[in-house]
Amino acid sequence: MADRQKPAHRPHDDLPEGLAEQLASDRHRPQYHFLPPANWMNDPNGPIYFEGRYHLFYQYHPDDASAGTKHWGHAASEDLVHWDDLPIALSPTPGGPDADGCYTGCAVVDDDGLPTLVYTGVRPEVQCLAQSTDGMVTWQKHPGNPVIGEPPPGLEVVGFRDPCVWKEGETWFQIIGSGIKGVGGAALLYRSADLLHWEYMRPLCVGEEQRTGTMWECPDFFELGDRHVLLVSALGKNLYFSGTYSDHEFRPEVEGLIDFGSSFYAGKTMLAPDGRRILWGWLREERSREAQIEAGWSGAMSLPLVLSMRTDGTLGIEPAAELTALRAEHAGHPDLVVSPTADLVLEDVVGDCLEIVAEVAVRPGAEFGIKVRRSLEGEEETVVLYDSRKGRISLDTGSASLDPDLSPSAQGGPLELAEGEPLRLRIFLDRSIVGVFANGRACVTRRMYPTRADSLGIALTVRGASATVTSLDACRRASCPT
Ligand code: DQQ
Repeated sequence: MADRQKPAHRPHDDLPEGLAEQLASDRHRPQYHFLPPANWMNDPNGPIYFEGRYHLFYQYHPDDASAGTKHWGHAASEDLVHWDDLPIALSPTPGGPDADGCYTGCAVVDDDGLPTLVYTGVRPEVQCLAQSTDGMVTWQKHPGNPVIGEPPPGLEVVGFRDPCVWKEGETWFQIIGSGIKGVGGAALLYRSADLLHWEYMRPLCVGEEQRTGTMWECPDFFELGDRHVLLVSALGKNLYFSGTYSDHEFRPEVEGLIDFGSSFYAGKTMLAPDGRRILWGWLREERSREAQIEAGWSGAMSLPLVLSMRTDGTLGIEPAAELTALRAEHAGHPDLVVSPTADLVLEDVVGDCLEIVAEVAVRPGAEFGIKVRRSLEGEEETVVLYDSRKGRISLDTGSASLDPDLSPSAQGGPLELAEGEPLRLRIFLDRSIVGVFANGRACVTRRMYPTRADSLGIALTVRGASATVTSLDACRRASCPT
């Protein structure tokens, strides 16, 4: 391997003058979701567990908070909660196949035990390799890059990027995110004996343009329970397909959305040492480009989420158990009855970095909601709503902020509760992030930017019939700055 990468480390104490103070006093900057020290971040890249640590890479623009030329930022953690910022792993090489950006990809450990990054260089979109011989501190790009220099001949493609690599027996496989013109998004399957020489096989899966988009970004493919799962990012959402995989053919049977909100994108998974399949996603901003640049940072990483396969082929999704480490003081409320006549304000639960765990008996036909980041008179509030008639969980940012430049909306998706099954909510507030996890099988994540200093309250609300909150526990979450 040649072309040793110069570590371009930009820790907090190396930020432009005044930026560290500006970020520290920013009311919207998340405190316990993973973030780079400053500037622009988008997709998670190559998450991997290696020699006792979880490594997380991410699309990074080190100069400012605009979506400029992409590098790979890098951080590592022993517990998925506390992260060490590491030197930038990949920077574009002038004159090289990644001169215009090191785009999304994955990490594997090669046959000699060396950590290996497989990523897309642009423009044109080609696939490249880099390895580390010093335990993932510095990375050397392969002198033969690109290892895949063009899309398969004879295929008219829309995009050719974001490789996902895995091994079966002695053979390496790779899918590349693409689309077949006039047909739809596609994951193109390759095989190799050495990670360097790749032979195109066939599309692993092809979608339908109208329904699942023209181009599939960031494909991720893995075994989960008794099925296989293909994640793709398209139409602004993170879609999944679950189905059977045999003879190198994937037959999708069930499809769904990872997260019902439009902030979560470009999901990528890794295997934890205990076998859990952990998902990361980019939480996009929902405010203007100008506001992001002025803030000096943009984008946050989702919490680490554990995926599971349910018997019907849909995915289960829950925040990783490790996250309880940041729970601080808490207030408990057993047996609250909420009536349609007035919202119930929880006077002792106040804050913008909270975790709320609630179990609620919602009567058939009724709606139950938790208002978060609510100002004293309700001028600003974001509403987590379960509608039992529609069997739907949603997050409404319609009144989240008095800032006229924002475009608020309600976003949600299906959550059918079985007869007698309580609504089980876990809500994470982290400044401008609100993440709702319901009954282990639905999630909605949004960004919100309240303007008022008093938008810190919580209230319970119902429509149609009263509801009993059999338990509600809210705790402050300690900050965990990176
Ligand atoms: N972002 C990357 C691409 C990918 C897109 C570039 C998805 O590789 O397709 O930053 O957000």
